[in-house]
Amino acid sequence: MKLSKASIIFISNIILITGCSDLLTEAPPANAIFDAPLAELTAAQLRAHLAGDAAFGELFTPQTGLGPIFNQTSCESCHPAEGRGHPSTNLRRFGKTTANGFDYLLEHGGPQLQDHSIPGYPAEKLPAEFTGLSERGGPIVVGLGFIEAIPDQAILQNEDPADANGDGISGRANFISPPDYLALDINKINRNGKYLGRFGRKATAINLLQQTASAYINDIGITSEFEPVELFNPILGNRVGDNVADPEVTTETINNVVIYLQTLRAPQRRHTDDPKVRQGEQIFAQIGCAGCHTPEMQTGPSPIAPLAFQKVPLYSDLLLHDLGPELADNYPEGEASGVEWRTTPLWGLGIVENSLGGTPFYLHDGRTSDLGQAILLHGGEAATVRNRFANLSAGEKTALLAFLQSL
Ligand code: HEC
Ligand code: HEC
Ligand SMILES: [Ca+2]
Ligand SMILES: [Ca+2]
Ligand SMILES: [Ca+2]
Repeated sequence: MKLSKASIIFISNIILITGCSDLLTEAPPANAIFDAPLAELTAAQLRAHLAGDAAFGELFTPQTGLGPIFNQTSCESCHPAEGRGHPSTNLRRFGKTTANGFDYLLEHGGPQLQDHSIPGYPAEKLPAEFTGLSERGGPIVVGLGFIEAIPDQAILQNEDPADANGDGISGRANFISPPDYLALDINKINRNGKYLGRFGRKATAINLLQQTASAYINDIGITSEFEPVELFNPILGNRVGDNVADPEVTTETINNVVIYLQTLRAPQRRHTDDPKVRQGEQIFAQIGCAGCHTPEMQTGPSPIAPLAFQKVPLYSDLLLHDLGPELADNYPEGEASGVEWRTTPLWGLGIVENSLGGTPFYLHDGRTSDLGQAILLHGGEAATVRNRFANLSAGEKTALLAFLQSL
């Protein structure tokens, strides 16, 4: 068919219009977002995932049990789009070094400062006594089902507390006394009644149930079957709660949130064919970043089929390292000292800004938006490796950063 000039213009306008609306409504590419379920979930798992997704976004109010003292009103406030939290939502924990060990200043509302409150109720204030203050932003919360399914032994085999291999790097595990409600698998390694911690910035949560129940009470003031008692308010000197009967969140909801976290897909690699990215990957290994940021681990068995016996490209050993005075919070937690942090998994690093209005924030408190600076702030066990990074040529640095952005 021969088209008239007018109809060609007409057709191209339609293409333009639909092309444009496509742009407006099209979902971002799958590798640019965090929030997506694993493929191959059962119908029941997918239902729990979707219910958990809704619960993760629920904004609590005084009518639904918020507070009376709290940090933020939803999980998502600190983990926007399942990604990293903005520094304005950082939480703070505090305590004091004494001759008899570290004092979490419980009578002053320690260890966590809930600096918001519902109307008619005083918020907490930071007591003058503190010597250690740990300010922390929410990490990304995807791929955690894989991290949870890595066998204890696979993490512990990388421990080197006395630096026996002499590379200056001495990863240690954090071992945690489990709360009563945790029914731990028989295969879990037990050291004097304590179990391997792997979640949180100092690896203090043994599994995702502990992390979730603890977040509800400590971050939002929401009681559950697991954490049934409201927080202590040091200004009132009591635990007088809101007017909402406890527990404020059902066990079913907690379980759904746990399944949600377990079944969020891991971050997807990008730009893997870019020669700069490949060069950066080699430099990452050569200069020793991989000494802590272990490129890959493996899961063991899992009741969730797609999590079982999988490669986990997390870029972390999940162990604690002394990163020097610059990053120290002087706030010990479990067996982690006031200079130690769990190696942050680097997967997802290239898209953290997507859920933060375009600006990324790095390190435990989000203190820098400059990826190179985040590396230069590494000290302690990482000092030698950091110096090697600092001595790279401009081109090599660009390649390393391009690699990190591809994760
Ligand atoms: C006030 C901000 C805030 C709120 C609200 C919050 N979180 Fe977090 N989240 C954090 C911080 C900070 C950490 C690191 C905690 C630590 O170091 O102990 C964290 C850690 C986590 C982790 C561990 C991630 C990892 O890589 O180890 C999970 C899972 C998590 N949060 C889930 C939740 C859930 C579920 C909720 C809602 C019930 C929630 N969070 C509410 C700030 C928050
Ligand atoms: C001795 C262990 C160790 C070595 C070596 C090491 N890191 Fe880290 N890295 C850590 C720890 C622990 C953190 C968490 C520090 C914090 O948040 O204060 C971290 C955090 C980071 C972060 C910030 C991640 C985020 O999401 O906030 C980046 C980026 C990073 N490392 C990259 C590198 C690179 C690149 C190298 C090599 C030049 C390297 N690291 C070497 C242990 C190490
Ligand atoms: Ca409450
Ligand atoms: Ca408190
Ligand atoms: Ca209540």
